[in-house]
Amino acid sequence: MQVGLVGAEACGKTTLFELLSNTQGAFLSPDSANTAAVDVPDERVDKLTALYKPKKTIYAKISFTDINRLSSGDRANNNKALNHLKLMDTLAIIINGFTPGRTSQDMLKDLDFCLSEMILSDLEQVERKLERLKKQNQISNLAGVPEKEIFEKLAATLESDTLLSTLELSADVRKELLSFSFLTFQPMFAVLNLSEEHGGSGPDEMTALENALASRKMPLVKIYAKLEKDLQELPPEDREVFKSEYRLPLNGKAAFIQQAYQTAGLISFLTVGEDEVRAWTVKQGCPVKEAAGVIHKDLMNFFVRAEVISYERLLECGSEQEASRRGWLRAEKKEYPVKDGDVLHILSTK
Ligand SMILES: Nc1nc2c(ncn2[C@@H]2O[C@H](COP(=O)(O)OP(=O)(O)OP(=O)(O)O)[C@@H](O)[C@H]2O)c(=O)[nH]1
Ligand SMILES: [Mg+2]
Repeated sequence: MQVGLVGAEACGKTTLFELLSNTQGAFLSPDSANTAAVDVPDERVDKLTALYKPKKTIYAKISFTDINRLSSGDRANNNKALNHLKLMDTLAIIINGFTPGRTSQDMLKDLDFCLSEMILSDLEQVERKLERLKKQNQISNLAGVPEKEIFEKLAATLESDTLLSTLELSADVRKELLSFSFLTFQPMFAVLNLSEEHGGSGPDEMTALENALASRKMPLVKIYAKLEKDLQELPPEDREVFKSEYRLPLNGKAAFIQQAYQTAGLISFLTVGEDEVRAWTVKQGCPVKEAAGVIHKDLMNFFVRAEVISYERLLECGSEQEASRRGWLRAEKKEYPVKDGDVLHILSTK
């Protein structure tokens, strides 16, 4: 799972990147980006590890990409920076809510600035494609539809300041367009970065911002990035005192990761055994046969059936043998859509 961080100048991207990845963010130029991967903290994996005492525990991985600042009027450099965010599972738009006196209008202006930069980037790409199509003699198709027709529709959408993700497209065309890696085709959520002193700019401003985001169908996560990073850097024994001093919900990192999964439409399933307890990431609704292929191609190619139990039920009965005795272990066929927290055991002929 890959998450890209984007935002207006000095909104706290690098601070958030450091919090999320537990690394130092380096100074960035438009040509470079910082990417770091970490284990996804998962209580289910911890509890199953305690139960199975496996030789290895493997958490799902999440990576974060921090890019250089976007500046108004600097299209060339903004494009270079945004190019690093073309193949993410989801984008997080960070909004500065920590500078004193910021109004919801200021915050929305920042959000719109980021969205506009991405829209312009996509539009330039679409226009280049339309130019090429114009020069062609014959008509080319994409999923059975003339390409010119599709790209003109994309251009019209972007010109009306609208994200490509909102466009109604057939599943086939949508699939074909994925290879163009348009920025605004990616799912997005907003992150409001708050400070301990200001907590944004008052409750009314927050409500106005939340309403405006809701009308754009953009989920919002609130985070105290700097404070939470300070907390993370403290020795464990000092953390409780710090938390009680601030009395703020300093669980932004977990909330961020959860929202990233939700926005990207991804879920985790689990595998257990004496050798390994492991979390895997797949698309929501993924058929179990495809999920088996994420573990190993042979498990997909020689798939027979899956034995499935939810994490909660497995924990409740303590072992697969007991689950089987109670009739809680279900046999599922290849089409079964995997649910978040399913524990899977794949049976194959190889
Ligand atoms: N008070 C407060 N300050 C913050 C917070 N987050 C970031 N800052 C400060 O804001 C400044 C910019 O933070 P960065 O994390 O570098 O922001 P950025 O978005 O990466 O900046 P650019 O990459 O230059 O656009 C730094 O001085 C941070 O210490 C926060 O949550 N609260
Ligand atoms: Mg930065």
